[in-house]
Amino acid sequence: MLQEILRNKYNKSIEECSNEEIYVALLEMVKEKAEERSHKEEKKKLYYVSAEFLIGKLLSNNLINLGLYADIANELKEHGKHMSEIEEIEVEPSLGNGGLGRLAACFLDSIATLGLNGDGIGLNYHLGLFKQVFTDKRQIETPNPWINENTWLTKKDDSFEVEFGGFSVKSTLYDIAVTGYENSTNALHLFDIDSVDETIVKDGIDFDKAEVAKNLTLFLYPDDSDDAGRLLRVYQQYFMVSNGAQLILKEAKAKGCVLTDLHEYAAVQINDTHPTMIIPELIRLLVKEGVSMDDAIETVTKTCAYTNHTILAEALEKWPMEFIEEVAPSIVPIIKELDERVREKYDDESVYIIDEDDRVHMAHIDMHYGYSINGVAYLHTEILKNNELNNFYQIYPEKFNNKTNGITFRRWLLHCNHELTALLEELIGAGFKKDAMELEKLLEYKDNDEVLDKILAVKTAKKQELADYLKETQNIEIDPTSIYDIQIKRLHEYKRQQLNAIYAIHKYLSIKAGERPERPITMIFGAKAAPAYVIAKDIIHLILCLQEIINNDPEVSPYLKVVMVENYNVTLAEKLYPASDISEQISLASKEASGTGNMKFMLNGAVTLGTSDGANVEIHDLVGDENIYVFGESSEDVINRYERGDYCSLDYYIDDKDIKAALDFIISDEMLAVGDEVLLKRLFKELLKKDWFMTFPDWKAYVETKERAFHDYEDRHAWAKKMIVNIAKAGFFSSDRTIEEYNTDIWKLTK
Ligand code: 26V
Repeated sequence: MLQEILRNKYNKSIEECSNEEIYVALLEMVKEKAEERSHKEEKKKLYYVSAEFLIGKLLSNNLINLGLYADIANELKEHGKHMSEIEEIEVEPSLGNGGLGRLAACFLDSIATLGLNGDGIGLNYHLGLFKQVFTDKRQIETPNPWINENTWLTKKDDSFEVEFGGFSVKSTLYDIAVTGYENSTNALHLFDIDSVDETIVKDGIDFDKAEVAKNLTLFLYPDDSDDAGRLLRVYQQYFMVSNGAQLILKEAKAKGCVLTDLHEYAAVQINDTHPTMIIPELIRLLVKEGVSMDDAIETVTKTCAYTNHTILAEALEKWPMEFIEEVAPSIVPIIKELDERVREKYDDESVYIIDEDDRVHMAHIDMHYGYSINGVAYLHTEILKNNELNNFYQIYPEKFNNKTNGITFRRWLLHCNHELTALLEELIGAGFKKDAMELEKLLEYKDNDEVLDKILAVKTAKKQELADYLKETQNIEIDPTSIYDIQIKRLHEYKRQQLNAIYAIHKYLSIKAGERPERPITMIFGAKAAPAYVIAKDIIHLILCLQEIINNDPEVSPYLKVVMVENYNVTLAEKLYPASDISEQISLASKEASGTGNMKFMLNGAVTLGTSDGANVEIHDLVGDENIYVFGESSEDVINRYERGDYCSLDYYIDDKDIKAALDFIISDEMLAVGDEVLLKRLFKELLKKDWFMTFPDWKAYVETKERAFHDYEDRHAWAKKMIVNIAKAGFFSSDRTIEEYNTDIWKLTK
């Protein structure tokens, strides 16, 4: 089939074509095939509105979903080419930051796979989130351009006028096709403006923040450390939701919607608070069309639903009213009206929309004027109900519900781990590809030595692949027979990369003192830090210093290696999960809403080493004590500690000689010889004097549990059994299950 396409397009054979030519031909073919499968419009449609869609490269995934992958890959192989070389040509779209954005991408895949009528709405950031480069063992941010002439974007005719204070812009819409697995095609709508000018970006990711018409869709999460940056975020948010609202109304009207019945035509899922202004914007547009304020509020409240993804205060957005007055003056009276109605009903100031400092609490708009509020894992939703959002839970108990996150198995198994997929198919048939719960059939083989050996062989092959890749790209040598212990996620103190890094120091010191581990250990990190998050960047510096010291120490490096991969993204994640032995999920209990990396590790046969936090709790319930390593204080312990306010990290430093030795090492001569004194001393001081995310109460339990896991790894068959149980029980975490639940409980779309 490919041969014929290339003949028609270039008049060349497969052998004669460059990888780029093949990529372009496949891209065009996939776009056409995806278009052919667009499904008929049902009456009601879901709009998933999100500032991020971390979609990853699309070629292979689309080929899998269209049922073409095997044929194309085989044809390439027969002609001396390999699919992975063609994949290399594609540039990963840089439209997301972390879990929230990747979740949105998995959800779009599942919505299309289940044949549901639902599209994504977001922005077309030209330079994406920054690209991470390591220079002098520090993170440097550079632009991450991803749009070139061979793009998945298709320009559409829709265009809307968005009125800001004092000026207006006209939008351009680009669509990316979302192919469902052996099902229909939906769309990801990305709005943009033509006047964006990439040349205004000067040094790194700096640019003139004042010129909105030129910078509006340049970057995802532009630096918000000054007012101009914060204002720009509000401009982006309003631009996104105004376009979204106009598109929603246009589509509903085209289907004959009477505007007071909008909720029968549209469900709007608000992904965290970034799209919150869609509520007042929809109300504004309905009122403009003659709907009464009461009716507009009522139907919009029945249309919008809110997902909360974090309990961290810093992420719960509160915009100064003056920002909204400047950016979107026409929704200010609506927001004031919404606030007035709350004040009339409730005395409790903590549920008001506008606070005494004239700041607008975005989540409060969502909760009063949406019909559903959901957390993203069982524990997280319980904490929302009982602690963080308890005041709202008291008012609206019926709105609260849990939707434990999930991941798409098309990308995180079928695409990224062909070897494991093939083995599973050989053992339990292909049914798991459509119904992830069928993975449970694997349990039947957990005592079968031959199968255990096969599972281990797949893991070894993927570990070798990663070793080859790291050698080629970062010139780092790692040993595939060592234990790959991996922590990959955004850098944040609550995720406690620092705890893992301090363990690396501890291990280094003990190897120096003559205590060798039973088997070499490779500690792998991948993380981007927000550009203005100083401590997070100091932690990256610490890890990169350790990488240099440890890997170059001939006494230690045969037993311990530390690797920090550069510019961790979806493409790298696809290489790391299949190669992992141990999945580090060590957040401070109560702080990680769910985690989704934990699910990807599990599905690829890694065993979790984690705290009782987020979805780790549900993983634990599913696999049982034998097949997970859980340690540390409970979320209740941690919440109580915060309430008491009596945590003192210095006490741990004084009382525990291992903590003292490891922390002192951060500012030792050896470290200062390779690292920056200012950064290392600042981090040392932070850990000793503040340590807001409590690194040390779990230290002892962490070390003991990790050592136990390393020891257990030596019984290879016992370990392989744990791998099998993890894979077999991963079915629950398919995003198909999550989306079924969203649909049954919240969206109620017909199939
Ligand atoms: C926060 C910030 C703070 C600084 C810079 C930019 C920025 C952008 C977004 C956010 C909100 C982050 C919310 C988030 O990603 N939450 C994650 O959502 C995942 C999917 O539900 C969940 O698995 C993770 O536990 C949660 O941290």
